[in-house]
Amino acid sequence: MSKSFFGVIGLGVMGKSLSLNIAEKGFNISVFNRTGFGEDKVVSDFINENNSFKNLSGFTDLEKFVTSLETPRKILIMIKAGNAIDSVIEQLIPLLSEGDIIIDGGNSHYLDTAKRNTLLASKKLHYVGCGISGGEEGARKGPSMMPGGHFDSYKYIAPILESISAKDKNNKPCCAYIGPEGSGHFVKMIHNGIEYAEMQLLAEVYAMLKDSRNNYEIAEILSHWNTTDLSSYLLEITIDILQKKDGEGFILDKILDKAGNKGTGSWSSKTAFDLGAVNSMMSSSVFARYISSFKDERIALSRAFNKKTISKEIAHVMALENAYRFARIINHHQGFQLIKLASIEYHWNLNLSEIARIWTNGCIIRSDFMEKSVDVFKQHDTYFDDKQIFELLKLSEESIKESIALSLTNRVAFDTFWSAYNYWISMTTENLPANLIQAQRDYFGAHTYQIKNDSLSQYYHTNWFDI
Ligand code: NBP
Repeated sequence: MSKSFFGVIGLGVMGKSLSLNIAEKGFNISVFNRTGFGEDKVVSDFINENNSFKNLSGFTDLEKFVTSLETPRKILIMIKAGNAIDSVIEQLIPLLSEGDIIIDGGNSHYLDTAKRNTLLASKKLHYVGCGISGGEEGARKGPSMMPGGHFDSYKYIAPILESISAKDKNNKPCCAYIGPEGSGHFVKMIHNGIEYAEMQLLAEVYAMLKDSRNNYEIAEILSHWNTTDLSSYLLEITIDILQKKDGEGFILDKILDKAGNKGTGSWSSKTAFDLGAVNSMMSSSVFARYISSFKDERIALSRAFNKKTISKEIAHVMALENAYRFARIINHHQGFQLIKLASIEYHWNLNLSEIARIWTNGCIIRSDFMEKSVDVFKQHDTYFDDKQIFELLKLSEESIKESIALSLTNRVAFDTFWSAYNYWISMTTENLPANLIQAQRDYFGAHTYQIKNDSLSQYYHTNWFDI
């Protein structure tokens, strides 16, 4: 058989789906999975189950896998992020030749990707850190892809990545060169951070509605929202989830309320701290998952608290809809601001409009608002500079206040909405109480402070102990 154009290492959920997607597009492809971990038949089973693809070859010997590839070799690693990636790279290096390209398609941390980039460049090998979103179905039918690294490296793999990716409304690939170093994985990490907050907002909407409505009624409300500018993939799947029955009951009602996570949300939050950016909504949604995981403590404390809930007020749906619209804009704003700050800090020169465009299809946060964002970022580098969006936020104030007030009355945790509103209040307030913080810092630590309207922007210190 002729040599393969492309290789995939790791036949987990994503590796299998991407390999089939690649094979379907007509590329000759070799796949490899490790053996000896109770997974010895992964490769043979995969090849047998997909024997209709004659352009698919399976390997359990890494050297034979590498030899099966035409040069320059293009190898996608699709395995668990972390040390496993370093270990696979170490095994690959002696088998590769100058100019070969390794692509890490997993959710690696962008700083790890930057280090691997430098290491492989020193060995004259290309390295591309490529964020991939869309889950199993996206990988199979067309994901959104965020490749970062040297542009020269991207050129070799652009035809295949752009062919297997989702397509936007103009039939352009939802795959574009993001920027150097770990920028592709950075952008994917922030995608996931936005996703965390989008999911939590929907969970909080559900919490607000579920005391007074059944799942079908909530699905009906959300279905209406989905016919408006609020339409999104996550809203769509939430409507499906709400209505899914298992025998007599709803599956949703049987699911234990402990949310898991794989770390990209907390990485986004930590990164915001490191860059001096604000991502209070992503952080709130990460904390909401953590709080949910303390189920035993929550059971014990709710019993100790034992406060019979006062009669609940019915949520005003229109206000909640406007509040949800408001909070989603702030969430996207915080996410894109984080990308913008990283771009400045690392000199990545990222294109926000292009990032929004490759998120309009194939990925989990695709939505009508993402479509709108493509145009917003062609003209501005923040949503707040878009007059129409700014007016909409202003007009939504009463609704978000009403929804927050109701969350207090009904004792519903509504933290992500609160974070959105608090951010908005602070950002639209000329004088914050940070003057007191500065005075306190100067009092105990002589950290100095600046004076209002001082054209020289000098720093002053007061001897606070002088009476
Ligand atoms: P899975 O858990 O389904 O598969 C993991 C793969 O990694 C398996 O092939 C496994 O081999 C292999 N592997 C492991 Br674990 N440790 C290894 C090691 N030390 N050396 C070699 N291979 C090793 O993961 P997945 O859901 O396919 O995700 C793969 C990557 O894609 C992850 O970084 C994930 O975060 C990312 N991602 C996942 C999704 C999603 O929706 N699932 C979406 C976007 C990105 P084995 O078969 O022998 O255990």
